[in-house]
Amino acid sequence: MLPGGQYQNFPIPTPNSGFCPQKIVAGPDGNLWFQYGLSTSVGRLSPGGAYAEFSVPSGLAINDIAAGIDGNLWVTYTDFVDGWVGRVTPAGQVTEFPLPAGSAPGGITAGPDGAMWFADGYDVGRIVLGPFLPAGLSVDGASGTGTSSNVNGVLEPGETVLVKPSWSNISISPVALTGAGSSPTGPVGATYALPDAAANYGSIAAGTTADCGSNCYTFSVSNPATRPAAHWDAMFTETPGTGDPAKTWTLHVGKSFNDVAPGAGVYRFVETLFHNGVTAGCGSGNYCPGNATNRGQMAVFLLISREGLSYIPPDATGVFADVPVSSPFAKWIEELAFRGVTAGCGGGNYCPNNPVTRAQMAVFLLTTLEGGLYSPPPATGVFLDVPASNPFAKWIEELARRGVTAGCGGGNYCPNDSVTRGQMAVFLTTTFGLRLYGP
Ligand SMILES: [Ca+2]
Ligand SMILES: [Ca+2]
Repeated sequence: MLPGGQYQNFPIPTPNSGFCPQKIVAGPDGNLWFQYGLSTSVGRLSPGGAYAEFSVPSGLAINDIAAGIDGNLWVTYTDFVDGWVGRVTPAGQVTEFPLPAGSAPGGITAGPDGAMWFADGYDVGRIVLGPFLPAGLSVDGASGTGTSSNVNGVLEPGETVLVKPSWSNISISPVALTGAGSSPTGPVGATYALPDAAANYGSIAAGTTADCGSNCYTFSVSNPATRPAAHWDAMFTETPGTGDPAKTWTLHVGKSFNDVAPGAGVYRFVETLFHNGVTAGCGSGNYCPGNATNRGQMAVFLLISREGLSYIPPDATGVFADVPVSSPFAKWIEELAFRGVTAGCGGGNYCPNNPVTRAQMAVFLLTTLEGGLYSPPPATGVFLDVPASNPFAKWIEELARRGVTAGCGGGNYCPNDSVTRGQMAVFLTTTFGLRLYGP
């Protein structure tokens, strides 16, 4: 049911289990997760309808599922002789924890102490999580011993860069952390290495996050004549010395577009948009940063930024007179209208081919992020060319308050200018908090 009381139906494809979903929980990853009755499968459904299913290796039936504060899902299961608790990462990797003989684990929940508690026959069991969770990643943000790079916050082909992960201690005591790097890899056609494969975080206080300070990793990638992939990600594995699960860090390799050089002001934003699958560029290895963005394209950009790469809206039904159901943009535009982000351009039309103005962009961004009922505080008159009486003023000023834009220079915002694709990269990346590197 929606806030207005409207019912929507999401059929769940069940390719493997053939069983009915029973319990449903909100996952830490923003998806819905299901336990299936009499099955060893769990299901994952995105709010946009993308479905996947994962199985635990042992047992005959999963009894319960719950979200952990470690960002994973936890399940209990048995074969009616032995019992297990399983950890399922949002990507579907399963680790199982066998319980003592005769266990029959049932209901599971995250306790007030952050541990996972579960009913187990006449007993109660507890699994303490952590202590460490991967929290963040800085790549080429500083120079270090043995590095050779332009220190622009992005790994480019041919560079050896400082790689600085950070981890959170979710336990109630300080714990010392070291990390061991291994398996530098990436698509065939380039070489990858970890010249410095050891990190030391020192002691991390309870409930805090820290990076590896002065003892981090260095990573290098070669500069082949041909990129092994248009969207090129390298990676390496970091294994914490504490026994916490290893983390595979993904290292996007930049210089993706011929027409956006690593020194350009919008460079890191464009790379971030590309890495998140929001756009593939304009063809022939270019991004066309100076081109205008039209309202049809904008609908796709907004919703993928908000919902992620796998998002697909429901089929179009024909809401706007100038956007037939056959238009590839129709379902995206209609989803924006359904969410209250836009009512079109008047007269029952949406004007999909019109360029998006900077004023419209402010409303699009904030309502897509916050929902159709959102309204910013009243305007005070921040920009010379956007008086407080302008209906767009409060939206534009809220965008400035959030640090998304500082205007177009000289104290102005240029509300009637078209949004270029370069500017769009900055707007989307900043508004939706898109990451180039991180967990
Ligand atoms: Ca760099
Ligand atoms: Ca080191």
